[in-house]
Amino acid sequence: MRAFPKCLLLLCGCLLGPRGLNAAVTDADAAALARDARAETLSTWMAYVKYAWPHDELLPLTKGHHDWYADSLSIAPIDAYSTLKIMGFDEEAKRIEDFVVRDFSVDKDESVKVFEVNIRILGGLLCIYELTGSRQVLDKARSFADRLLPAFRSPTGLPYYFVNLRTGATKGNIVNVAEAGSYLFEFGILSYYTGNPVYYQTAKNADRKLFSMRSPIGLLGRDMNVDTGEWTMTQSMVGAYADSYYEYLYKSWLLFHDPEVKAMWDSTISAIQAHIAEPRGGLLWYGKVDMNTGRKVSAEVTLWDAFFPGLLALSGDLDRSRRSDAAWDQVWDRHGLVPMVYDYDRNEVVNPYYQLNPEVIESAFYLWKFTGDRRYLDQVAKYYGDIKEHCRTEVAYSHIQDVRTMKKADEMSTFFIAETLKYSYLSFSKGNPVNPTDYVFSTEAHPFRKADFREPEIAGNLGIK
Ligand code: DMJ
Repeated sequence: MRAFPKCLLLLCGCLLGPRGLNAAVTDADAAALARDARAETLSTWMAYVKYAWPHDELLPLTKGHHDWYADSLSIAPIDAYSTLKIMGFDEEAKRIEDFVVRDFSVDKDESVKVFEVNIRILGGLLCIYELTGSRQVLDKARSFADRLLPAFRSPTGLPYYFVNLRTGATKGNIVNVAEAGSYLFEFGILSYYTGNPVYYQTAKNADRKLFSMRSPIGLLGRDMNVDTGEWTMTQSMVGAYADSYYEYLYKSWLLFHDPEVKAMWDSTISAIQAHIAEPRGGLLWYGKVDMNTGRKVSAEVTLWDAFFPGLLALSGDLDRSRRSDAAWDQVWDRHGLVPMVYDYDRNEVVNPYYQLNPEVIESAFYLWKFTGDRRYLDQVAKYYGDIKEHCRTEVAYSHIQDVRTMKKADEMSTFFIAETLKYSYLSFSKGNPVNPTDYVFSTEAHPFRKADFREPEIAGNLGIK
């Protein structure tokens, strides 16, 4: 393992003491890191409140704000809620809950990205309901989802890229696998809470269609036309462009126990292991292959792909998870952050941008929680320390334009609080009740407690036969 970053040594200085640069993180260090992650979350949140409330995103260098569309959707607070609540910032969380109930309007004449608002807004609202039981928040979630449903009224049942929240008008008939098939989880949870199967059935219909489009060797491509159901890009991969489709097959099975979804997962993961997995020394890579032949077409992987070891760990495949995680850890060690696109054959950065993404931390979090092997806690400490060292601004955290120069960019994605800080904190915080055995985390890291989803209501409310 590479040396701990400087700021981490300062933080744990008295705790790491003479054990030096490569010392492992002790329980006392982890407790100090948990306090630090909590404090960093609060100061970042307060900067958002001061400079950007209630807009979609904080600009962390110029201390301004940015909205995705003409009228703000308040994505940051809705996405941040579960992290603040888990960390015990009840006052800040309550402010968001009250805002959602009183001021958040879903009736906007705006064409929104169906995929993005599903995972950040619908998922965020559902988690506020999960953690508060507020029926008014659930009403907002239902009303928001009702405005997404027209997106699925295509000839194939696959969703269009954009839907207008007020008029239901759709546009954009080319979507990738993640954009087509990542609704099962949020829509299933909404069906469970409301007793209306339409949401889950709409999402499952899209997943069924996608599954039926697999090649003779069982792989999906990348992009498709939702009007015709034809592939427009036939490269197959596990990460960016496809990731949360695979993730939601398994996570939805964990929460809802739908055998049809489990069958789709089983078939898909075997095809991935047979045709995409590429062992290399002790490491395991998942590159890009042709969906029809399985022939490798590229060794370019993206920072989003680094979620896959976490999914493997969750599904019980610890051996592959460890080897795939080790591959990503090497990339991190080489750059001190992870570049957006990386070629593992040439060991070269293809796109050097870093967006404060959580995936490398997320995977180490799952491995730490499921194996108890402290090397994964050390990894999270290293990642957290590097992010603090390179991405910290005067008031918050920023994207990095180039991981080779560490030049900052004036952006802070909402998943930084929703995911990156949450997974860091939960890794450091020993015995936290929010753990991956008892909770299932959405792709945006919103946690839902398994015990809250009970048979026979699941089958009835979701319409599972
Ligand atoms: C998150 O918004 C979600 O995890 C999504 O599924 C893909 N990755 C980003 C963060 O990198």
